[in-house]
Amino acid sequence: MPRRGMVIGVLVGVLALAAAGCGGGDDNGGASAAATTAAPATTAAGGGGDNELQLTASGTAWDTTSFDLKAGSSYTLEVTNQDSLEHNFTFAAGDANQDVEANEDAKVSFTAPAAGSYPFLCKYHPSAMKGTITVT
Ligand SMILES: [Cu+2]
Repeated sequence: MPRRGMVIGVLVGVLALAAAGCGGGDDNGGASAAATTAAPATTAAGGGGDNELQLTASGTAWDTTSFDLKAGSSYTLEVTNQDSLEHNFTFAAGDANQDVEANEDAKVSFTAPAAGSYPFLCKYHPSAMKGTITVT
């Protein structure tokens, strides 16, 4: 198999070059260390897959009152309850209804419905803890 042999040869060559680069780069070692510090990517609404969302309850209020979702995409929302009383995340259009005990976290997964504007709320404090989910 001549092709496989060639591929391995190329890989060995690349490894050799990388090793040489590491050994000889003492002068700019600091620069290459700094280059490896990459900022983590924040995922908002994307295409397929499972998209992570965050929502925090504090002082009987949500820290976020609007979400933008993509119709048909799956989402996992992590609700953090920083209060000493129970809260709840209800998003009826997505069939989500999740209680969150005092000072605990809970995750709830749902699929974004058809495009439109939908309410979400805490069913225990519906007038104080509500927001809008916009699906496009
Ligand atoms: Cu609540």
